[in-house]
Amino acid sequence: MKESIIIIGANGQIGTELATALREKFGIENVVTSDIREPQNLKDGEIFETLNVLDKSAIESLFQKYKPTQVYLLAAMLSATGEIYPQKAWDLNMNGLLNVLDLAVEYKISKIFWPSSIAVFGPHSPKTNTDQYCVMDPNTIYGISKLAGERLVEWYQENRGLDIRSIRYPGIISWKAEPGGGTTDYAVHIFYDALKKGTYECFLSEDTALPMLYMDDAIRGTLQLMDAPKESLTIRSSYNLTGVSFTPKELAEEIKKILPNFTITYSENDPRQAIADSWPASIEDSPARADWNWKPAFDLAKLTVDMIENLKTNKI
Ligand code: AKB
Repeated sequence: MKESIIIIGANGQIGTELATALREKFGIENVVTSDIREPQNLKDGEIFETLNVLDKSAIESLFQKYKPTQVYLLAAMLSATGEIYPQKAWDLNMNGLLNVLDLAVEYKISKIFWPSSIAVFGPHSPKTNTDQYCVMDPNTIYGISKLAGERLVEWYQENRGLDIRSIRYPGIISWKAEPGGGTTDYAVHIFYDALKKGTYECFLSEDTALPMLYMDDAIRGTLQLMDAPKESLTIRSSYNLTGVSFTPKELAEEIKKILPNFTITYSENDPRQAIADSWPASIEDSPARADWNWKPAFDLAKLTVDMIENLKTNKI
């Protein structure tokens, strides 16, 4: 069957690269990107529509126009910004999701992708090798909205017949588009500052370990999950997924192997520290490995080399 794909919130860190991958896979004419912000550069043949995910009738018009078979809903407010604008974060993250799910039922969309996050875990979740199923008491608006979203996603599958696929993304490290408003963003900013200034002031303490994933792995994993036969999926809320866990200090040491003069300092009293402290240091992702053969390809050393090479040649 010919696929027709709409990505909502396509101009962010993940959407930018997912759009490229989906265009390569399904053809440029079969992928529509949409976002509330205009894209920086649109290549020949790429289709873009301005869209506010809170405007349900605008989403409906897009569904009528393009008759999508797959929808990727990436529009969301992340953890750090969500604590500054809790009402807006809740509204965007929950009502954006509900709008898409309701219309997906009405327009019989075959498959939906919606990302959850490690933010669904909280201070009473196990800190290391955090299991798919465990105590979950998120204490950020973002995390609460993602956990509520997971419950909704499962409900819509059981009660409305949708096929929704989801991953609990850890921090995503990439060089093409910068992240914004997250707690894991330091792990991208550090590379920019290492190359531009030779030094970085980290907003998390040196020993704050967090689960991370390189973008190449994130995209590959997402496409793999979307391709997996429905019968093989044992988790219909959202899959734990991880690549590698490290602290700012460990990342800085790895960067120093390539840029020996790089230095790092640590700021104190940043509100993002409390968010990071409430999240797992590492994640257990065996259901993803068993159900759809998930296996990350990038460890800390490999992603550090790749980030520096690509930022040097393509960006900075
Ligand atoms: C954030 O830091 O808010 C995100 C996430 C882990 O979902 N990168």
